[in-house]
Amino acid sequence: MKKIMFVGRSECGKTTLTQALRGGTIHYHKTQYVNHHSVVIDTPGEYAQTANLGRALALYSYEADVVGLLLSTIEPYSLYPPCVAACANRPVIGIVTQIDQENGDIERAHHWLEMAGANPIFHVSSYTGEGIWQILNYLKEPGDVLPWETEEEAMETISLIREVRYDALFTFIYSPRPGTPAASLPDTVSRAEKQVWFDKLLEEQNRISGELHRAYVGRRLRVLVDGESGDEQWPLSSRTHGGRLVHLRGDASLIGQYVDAEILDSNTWALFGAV
Ligand SMILES: Nc1nc2c(ncn2[C@@H]2O[C@H](COP(=O)(O)OP(=O)(O)OP(=O)(O)O)[C@@H](O)[C@H]2O)c(=O)[nH]1
Ligand SMILES: [Mg+2]
Repeated sequence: MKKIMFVGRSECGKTTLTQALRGGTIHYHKTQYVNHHSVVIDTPGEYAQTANLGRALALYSYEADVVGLLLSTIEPYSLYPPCVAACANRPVIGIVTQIDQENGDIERAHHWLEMAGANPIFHVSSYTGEGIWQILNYLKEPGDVLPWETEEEAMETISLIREVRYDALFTFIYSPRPGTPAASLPDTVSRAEKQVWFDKLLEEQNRISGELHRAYVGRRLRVLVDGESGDEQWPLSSRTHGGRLVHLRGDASLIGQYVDAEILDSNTWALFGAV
């Protein structure tokens, strides 16, 4: 990742954005001195607000690959003189922070950063997560792996289910839910590719469920008959105390009762038995 130095007035949200980028818990901590995190240099607002301390920012910028000028949507004026970005010998980007603020003015903050010469300009909220991935994407260097799922990680899920050997999984391919932070993440994987990973996952789970279910055949299990199955051959449906679905031969008068069922057959998703 490129290392970025955050500059901006006190309370604009530098420390909070550092926490959001690192995926940590958000908690208020007044910055007292320059902090080096793995890829962020977090400076105190006073350095940008005080002429003498401002020179220190120039020095610290040499330790960064990029300078980020932050300006929140609720700031009443801009701290940055026009074209100030030209003074830095690093690329200077702009970050409009706190875009979730009800009384904030995103356009105004964007315009002030534009006048300062920052480019590109990102809009973020460390509270909702909006805009965070765009900054991470910008800081990404060749070889960096961002937290969005890769094929390798999808295969790790398969190796996990192989190890745990769940009885069954309730699985589906993720679809975006509007309004959630995840909905604004980039979709780096095609639908066809997701389907391939998903099918591999199900194939493995079905094999495990099949094995586990076959081991029940010949056993007697106490089940609660909870309704009709709609299947002529196995007209009742019931559950073991562990929630396994057992289709049963028997009379509808058993509905609502516990019975001992002999397990006669199985498939990947259910057991079949008779009272
Ligand atoms: N609503 C909202 N509040 C935020 C956001 N980011 C930060 N804040 C709040 O703004 C206040 C200041 O945040 P900090 O991240 O500490 O600000 P800073 O720029 O590091 O300030 P100094 O350390 O004093 O330079 C805190 O009360 C945060 O909770 C945001 O995205 N949305
Ligand atoms: Mg701070």
